[in-house]
Amino acid sequence: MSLKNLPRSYNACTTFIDENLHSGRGENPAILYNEKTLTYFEVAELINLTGNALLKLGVKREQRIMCILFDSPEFVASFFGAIRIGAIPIPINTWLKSPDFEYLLNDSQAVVLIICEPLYKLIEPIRANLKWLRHIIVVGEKVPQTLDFSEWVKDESAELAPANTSPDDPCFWLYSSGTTGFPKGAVHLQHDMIYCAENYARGVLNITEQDRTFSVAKLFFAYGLGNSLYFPFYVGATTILEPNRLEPKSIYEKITKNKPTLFFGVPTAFAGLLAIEDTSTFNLDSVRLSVSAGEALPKALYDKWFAKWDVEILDGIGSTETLHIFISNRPNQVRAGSSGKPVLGYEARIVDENDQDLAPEKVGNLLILGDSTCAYYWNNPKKTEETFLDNWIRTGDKYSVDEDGYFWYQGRSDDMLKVGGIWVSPVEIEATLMLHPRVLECAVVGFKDADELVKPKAFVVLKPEFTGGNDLETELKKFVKDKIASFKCPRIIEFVHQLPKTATGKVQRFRLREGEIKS
Ligand code: 3UK
Repeated sequence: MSLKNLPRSYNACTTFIDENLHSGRGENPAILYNEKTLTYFEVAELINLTGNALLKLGVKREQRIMCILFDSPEFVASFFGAIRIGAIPIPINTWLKSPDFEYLLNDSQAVVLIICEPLYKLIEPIRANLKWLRHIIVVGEKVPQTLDFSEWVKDESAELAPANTSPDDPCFWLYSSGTTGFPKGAVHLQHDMIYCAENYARGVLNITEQDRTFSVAKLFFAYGLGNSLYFPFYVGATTILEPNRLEPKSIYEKITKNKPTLFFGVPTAFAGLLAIEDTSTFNLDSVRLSVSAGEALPKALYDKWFAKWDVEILDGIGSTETLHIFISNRPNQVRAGSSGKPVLGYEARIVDENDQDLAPEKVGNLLILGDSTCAYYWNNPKKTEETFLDNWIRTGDKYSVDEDGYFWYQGRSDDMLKVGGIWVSPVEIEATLMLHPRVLECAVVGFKDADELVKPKAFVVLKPEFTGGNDLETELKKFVKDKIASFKCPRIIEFVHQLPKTATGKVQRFRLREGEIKS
């Protein structure tokens, strides 16, 4: 797709909302949520009410609106309502803890927070530390000293012209985690979503108005945002939104009941689904394609799924920075275990440490060029300079390409782990374990489970007066879960007498990964 066709004045909301109304799809079911259906007309109205309510609070263009919301119509209304007035919505991971939210609210300088009621209790204790935040809007039960979402929008006008933004104006941000330090705000522009919708959703998935999407990855992930929102809305299709995190059995039930045609999972979800033996009450006939991303899909999982359900899984790699999938398998051309080939609109290079191109089959660093890549990291020139090279982005992934042009994932070039498709920093887990009074030293690495999927494992050296055991392992896990998001908790803790180190005292993680160290 060429971005040259976009008008000089372009607001992304028009592509995903107004376009549906103008082309006679206003009565199409847009959102299926808790057994209720909202049409495109109804969604458009809720977006306009929300945009007008934001304007009434005095929100100006480019000001940030933080959204800590479960998948719901209110998420959709907040996201596109903000974009419509030229403000910047920032969807945030709902599984984080108070200190994370405090950092994100202050770093982004968000002036409005829209949050679902069950999570408000995590904001209450940090409220005094939020330097920029002026208004809190709560979705769900009423909370004193906050605005109630439904009342807040109730009397607003349902008419709202989109702000006169340009294709290259900022549109929304997504935070991305790094090995050390704090998450970085990736600034996405007005033209980024249409680029992914056209090149990947239409180009690879051939999405149409008849499709119904269901994604295990929530809307606050870049992956889920495309799957469950701007892909279906690009063509007037239906999204099935689910506020809760579902167990594998409930995922099967949901598919059986709501009949999606496109099912988006992550490898851990496919492994969980395949671990259920009795699936006699489930029916996946509606699903024409499944998609996997977030971490590499092992060939064995692909084969098992295909044998069981007769549906292909298209593994593809995407990132928060590029917004969605840029290398993907294609229907009827899957090479299981590989990430497939570059999506139209993206170029890929595999280079050595000096950015020189490598010959086929050689393992090197993956660079990507494509027009959906974020413009920069908010307020972080150093990370921006390290990550972006002219218009190319360094993905931080090691890849090789085979003689037929298929790309094969070979690991990360940093220590970051992808667990259940979600970033986990070993450094953050280590720093948390170090706060425990019995821990002297520790190191966290990834280990592969029975499905070949990476999970965090901690090697812990205790202070000399203590000994390890199952009770302490349980206690340390609870300690970590109390302090940081529970998906970051190590699945295994091994107590060791010492950690392997270099002459300069740096922990040699590769030796721990290889399992050389015995307690
Ligand atoms: C890894 C993969 C191997 C890889 C994402 C689809 O995962 C997404 O975004 P994140 O920013 O992470 C990006 C990193 O995750 N990765 C993702 N997919 C694969 N590795 N095979 C894969 N199929 O390290 C990449 O750099 O959380 C996925 C769409 C949008 C996304 N943001």
